[in-house]
Amino acid sequence: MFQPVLSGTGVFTPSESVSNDELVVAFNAFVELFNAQNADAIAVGEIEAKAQSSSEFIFKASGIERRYVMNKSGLLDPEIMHPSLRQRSDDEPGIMAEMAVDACTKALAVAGIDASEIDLVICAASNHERAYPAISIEIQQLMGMQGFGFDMNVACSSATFGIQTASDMVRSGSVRRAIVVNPEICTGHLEWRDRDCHFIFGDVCTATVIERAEDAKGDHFVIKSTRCATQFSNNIRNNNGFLRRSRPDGTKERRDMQFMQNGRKVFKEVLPMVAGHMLGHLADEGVTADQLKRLWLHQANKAMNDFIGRKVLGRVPEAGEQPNILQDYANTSSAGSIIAFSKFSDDFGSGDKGMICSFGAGYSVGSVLLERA
Ligand code: CO8
Repeated sequence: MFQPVLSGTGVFTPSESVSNDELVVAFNAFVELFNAQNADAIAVGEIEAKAQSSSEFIFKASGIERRYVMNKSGLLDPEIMHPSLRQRSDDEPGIMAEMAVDACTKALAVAGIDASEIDLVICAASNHERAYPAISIEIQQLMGMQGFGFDMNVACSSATFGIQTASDMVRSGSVRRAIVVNPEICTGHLEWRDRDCHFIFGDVCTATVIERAEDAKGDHFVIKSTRCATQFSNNIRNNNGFLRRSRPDGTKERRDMQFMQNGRKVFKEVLPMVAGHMLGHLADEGVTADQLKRLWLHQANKAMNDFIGRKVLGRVPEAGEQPNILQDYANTSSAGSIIAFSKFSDDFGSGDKGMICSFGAGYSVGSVLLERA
């Protein structure tokens, strides 16, 4: 058996970002257009008039101030309201692979290793731009990595579930060096015409290098243990899929072909599940909360993270103990906790411990207990 360590992370951040104010101006223009175009049906009660959004609500309900996106013009155009991405030929890199190359290059530089030393690529994300060939294999080829790759999807917990998978394979010796990549184009499956959720997501890609302790060339974190749990729920759901055209109403525009959630229920049900999961993981490892220097939590909602921080630490977290990045990135699904780790882990000294924790659709929750070597 080999001791797996986390030796590098990298973050690809898109060049365009959208503030709450810009988003709300576009959304409200869409609402005015929609209500004018459907004035007669609204007047006779056949269609419900759409209500306007507000920046104040978005910040108060979520803590989000802006989000990075792969395309801004499409989702801010009231006549389009989704990202407009360039058509690529099959002979050029796909957009997820392109994002992944940037994040992987940064993560490998931090770990101080060459792409050719990687022998496992896991592309773990909430959605994949095509069914096959696997995105991970395209990343492997573009980067010049060895071994094999496969894709996996556990929604917001994809990164931590991917880290557990890679760590276990490194531990057993079936691979030597792995990279877990999370290209999240959440703007592609968000419904930008729904005011309940139009502000929630952004785009990003993260990458994490996992290797044997004996191979690590620079500063690294020992992966003490990982824990994953799932519990089925329909409260976060997207019904789009490969059987769509085979269904009687498959070609119709349907709301459930994009991200849907019952946000209040998610809040109520996921919070106790996450706090219990983290506390159980720590207890089994004989680690007390006051031995943790930091929590790197999934980045969905500030109030949610405040609650989890309080529950796990048993007190209000001090500044820096539970850093948020969601104010700048919004919810980036599985990448959120890895962005937080990547930006807020350089100050760790030997023996300092921290926990990464993701949670979301499924429901799913994944935690990774780390100790700086
Ligand atoms: N502007 C103004 N008012 C609004 C708006 C708006 N944009 N939206 C809603 N309101 C109104 C509502 O109509 C409601 O009015 P009323 O009280 O009169 O009925 C009032 O404001 C309150 O609405 P909510 O109850 O919906 O508001 P909340 O306080 O619950 O906040 C949140 C909404 C922010 C969505 C919150 O519920 C939340 O964050 N919940 C947890 C969500 C979460 O963590 N989800 C995880 C999902 S992510 C995941 O697992 C990955 C999925 C795969 C990725 C998908 C990529 C797209």
